[in-house]
Amino acid sequence: MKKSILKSLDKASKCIHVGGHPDKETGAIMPPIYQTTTYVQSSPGVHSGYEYTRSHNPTRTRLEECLAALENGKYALVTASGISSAMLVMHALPAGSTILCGDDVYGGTYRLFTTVFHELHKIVFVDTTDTKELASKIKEHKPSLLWIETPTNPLLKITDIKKVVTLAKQSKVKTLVDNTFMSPYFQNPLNLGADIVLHSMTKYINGHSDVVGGALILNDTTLYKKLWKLQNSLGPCQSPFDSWLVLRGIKTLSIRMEAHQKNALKISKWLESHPQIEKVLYPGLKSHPQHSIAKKQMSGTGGMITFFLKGNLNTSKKFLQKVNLFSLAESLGGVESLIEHPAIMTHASIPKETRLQLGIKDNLIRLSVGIENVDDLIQDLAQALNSVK
Ligand code: P1T
Repeated sequence: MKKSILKSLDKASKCIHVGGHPDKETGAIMPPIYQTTTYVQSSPGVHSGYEYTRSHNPTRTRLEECLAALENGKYALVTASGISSAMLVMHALPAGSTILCGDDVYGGTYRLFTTVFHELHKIVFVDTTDTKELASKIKEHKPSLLWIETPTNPLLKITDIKKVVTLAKQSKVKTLVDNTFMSPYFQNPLNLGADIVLHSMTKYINGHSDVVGGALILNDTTLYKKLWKLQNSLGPCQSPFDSWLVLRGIKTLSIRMEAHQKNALKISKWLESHPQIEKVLYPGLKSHPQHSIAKKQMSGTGGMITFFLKGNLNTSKKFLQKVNLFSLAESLGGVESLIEHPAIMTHASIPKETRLQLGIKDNLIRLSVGIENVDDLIQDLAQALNSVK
């Protein structure tokens, strides 16, 4: 298929066809897994663009093509994990840079910033949904990078990407958006002016809870070259087999995301009307504080729900032990439904005081709604709630 045709395709088609071209040598409709470390050269330095798999691998290249097309970026860099993508960005900044980071981010990102990169850079946390506060922090700290997750993990706060990018650009600040929760199917931050998009491919992009991977997508050639050089030097590349699994998983991204969302919307409404639930946070609910921003910048509202049980830590623990169809586990974005307790699990590395200030309380539960039958999922939550009455 011609490149010009691929560009004009809808996302659902891009998921299947970009990087999914038949193998030139055999016509195989599925991409070969180039399970090789090295490539034979005809003369020293003479090769077909591939020298060593840490640097490049044809299976990985296909995945990078697909991701770049889905996020509407020139370049994509596939890494060994979402957190290693974050690490590369941190290393790409000159030592002593200031990063303004959203105050509610994945616990592992918080840990990376506060226990690894705090000696190299200055990291300042700010509520990026509060544009006035953000403007004043930009003036005060003169950062080189604004780091946002939207929706955030785990509180699902939504930042107006266009608005904050405009603000950042006025002060020559670059913006990175961690787009993991929406996947490229429901949100495209580069289209809204962001400079870098980060994904934990471990989640929706792969979608089957069997690969750890990350990606960066961007348009800036100089920055891309720097990030690639860092990856080649530091080494967090993804294995050919894992890239192949992601290529397979991504083919169904569109139908999976639609199914996650449909289930999550029904479950969030059901939870909202349940007497044992204090509060539900889901971007698709009218009650969500940034519902109107969600409708403006996202083409869907995803499969993540956060809710507060009426009760305490004990109630949460009992409830989490009683679910059957939902599995009590970290991570998200797979076809199977997961449930977890952010304060004890995914966000344990955030100091308790900070966690409580943010609202990550002991009665907070996070759901990654899978694509099972929604009534089975509701039934499971209902029986678990019933058992902690
Ligand atoms: O796990 P890894 O592929 O390294 O991705 C890290 C990461 C980055 N960004 C966001 C928004 C994330 O949610 C994650 C990983 N999150 C979990 C493991 C979790 O359960 O929240």
